[in-house]
Amino acid sequence: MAGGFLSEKRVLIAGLASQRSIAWGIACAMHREGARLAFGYQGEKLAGRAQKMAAELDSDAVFECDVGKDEDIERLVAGAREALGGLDVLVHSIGFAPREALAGGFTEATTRDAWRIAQDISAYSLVGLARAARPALAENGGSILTLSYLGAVRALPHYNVMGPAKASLEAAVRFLAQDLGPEGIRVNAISAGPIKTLAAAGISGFRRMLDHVSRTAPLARSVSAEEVGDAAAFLCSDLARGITGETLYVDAGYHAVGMTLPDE
Ligand code: NAD
Ligand code: 0WE
Repeated sequence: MAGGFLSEKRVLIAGLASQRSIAWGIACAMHREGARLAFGYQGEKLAGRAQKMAAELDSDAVFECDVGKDEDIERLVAGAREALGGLDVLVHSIGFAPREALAGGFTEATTRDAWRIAQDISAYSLVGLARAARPALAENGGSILTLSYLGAVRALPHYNVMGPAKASLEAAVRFLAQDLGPEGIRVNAISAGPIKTLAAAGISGFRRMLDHVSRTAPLARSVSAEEVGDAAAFLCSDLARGITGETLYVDAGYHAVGMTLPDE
């Protein structure tokens, strides 16, 4: 859409796994607003599906990238930059901890190895991608967006080691915003409410968490990847040119509530 509020913006989205991915909701919204897209995905097996999804949004710029590897990060950013002829926006929609660490109580489940992996893949990877993309983003002023969750700032059942990893991610957003602001690069996070994606599949009690949110949140419902996508498109656009270092909640208001009473 030529007249969209992201018209001709060159966007790299890392973290596309399926049509349920928050990354896909963001890609659809940004495409609708006129952006040109490139994608990063993890694992050879996903290549075909990623190419097919990208093609639906008029993109053939699709690159394999395990953010646990420095050389993959470099290759992804270089590939996207070359395919798009520059880069204006970087979206980081990646999180991972070993599955065993996301069940049971925090104290017993949180091993040194789970901590290291969660911090590396979920938080450090934003800094690594930002460093690789910095020269391209600084050319015309750019923006970086990542995805967080309420576990960064509140204790929650089973989210466990991902809580400290998201706390670290949100702190990294503030430090990156300060460091890159003078180059005209903005850095923000969206803290999304629970959404049934692959990363939520098999999490015991996830259905009950969604039901709890629908009963408790001010909007009395959960949120969709499309709603996160619309907020993401705004935050990465010039409409949000005064916003950096921020974590924006897209959670139907759940984070704002301290107590609710069950219906009588
Ligand atoms: P998803 O499974 O669709 O996306 C997660 C992505 O992380 C996948 O594409 C996966 O390939 C990628 N990933 C994991 N390890 C990687 C690695 N080593 N290298 C490269 N990529 C890797 O699930 P999602 O829910 O769309 O998650 C996207 C982001 O949104 C994550 O940061 C997640 O923490 C966050 N988030 C999700 C929810 C939710 O309820 N679904 C809520 C708030 C925030
Ligand atoms: O950030 C997330 C997903 C985090 C996640 C999920 C998995 C499942 C598969 C990180 N690593 C893995 N590793 C796997 O092997 N969310 C916000 C979604 C989510 O995950 C939860 C939640 C919610 C909400 C885990 C426990 C409790 C709640």
